[in-house]
Amino acid sequence: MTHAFEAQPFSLPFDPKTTALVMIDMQRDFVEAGGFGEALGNDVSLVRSAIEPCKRVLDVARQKGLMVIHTREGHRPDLTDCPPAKLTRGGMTFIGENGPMGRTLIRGEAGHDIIPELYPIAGEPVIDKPGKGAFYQTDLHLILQNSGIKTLIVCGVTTEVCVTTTVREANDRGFECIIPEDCVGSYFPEFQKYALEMIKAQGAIFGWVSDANAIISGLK
Ligand code: TIU
Repeated sequence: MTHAFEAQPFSLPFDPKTTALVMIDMQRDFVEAGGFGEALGNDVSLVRSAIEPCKRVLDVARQKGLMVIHTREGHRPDLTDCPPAKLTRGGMTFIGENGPMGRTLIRGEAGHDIIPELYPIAGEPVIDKPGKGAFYQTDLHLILQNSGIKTLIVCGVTTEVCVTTTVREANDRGFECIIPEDCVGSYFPEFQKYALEMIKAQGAIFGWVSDANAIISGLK
């Protein structure tokens, strides 16, 4: 194996043929005003810094022929796949309510879709997930397994919620995960800092942390 990503706590060897880029939930509902993220009381400008580095990594991954997978968090219009506890969390209901981008976090609505800057192209699987983790009640593992994927480059939002929930479970399922830190975003910078510390601590207990430039150099 001739390729390696410079990373912390040490470099990660990989084979581009068995490596996938996974873009977690880069949806209008999380990164644009008027969506779910803002309805929860968050400042979405904090996560928008991830868009440009994600775009650079996505462009190179496509050029190099890596498998690219996108995920979206959201629910059926009738909300039958949404746990009642998720609907009422915080004592208020936002999921399924009408907002400026349609019904919040509902499949098929404008806010649920991926932002134009990172929009999937033909051949890139889109995983619709009802939970925070991308494996829960989805066919992500099956798709990765059928394609012989071993290494995941994981980008997206938000770092301590859907990104690291996915990475922690991917690690248990036998995948080696690397997170470029400028390609993930959180409404809470402090949470992002410690979420990433936790991933790479104890000799990469869950995975590796790097940045967009190191991913791009590693792929070249
Ligand atoms: N609230 C929050 O930080 N995130 C989510 O609800 N979902 C994702 O992270 N995608």
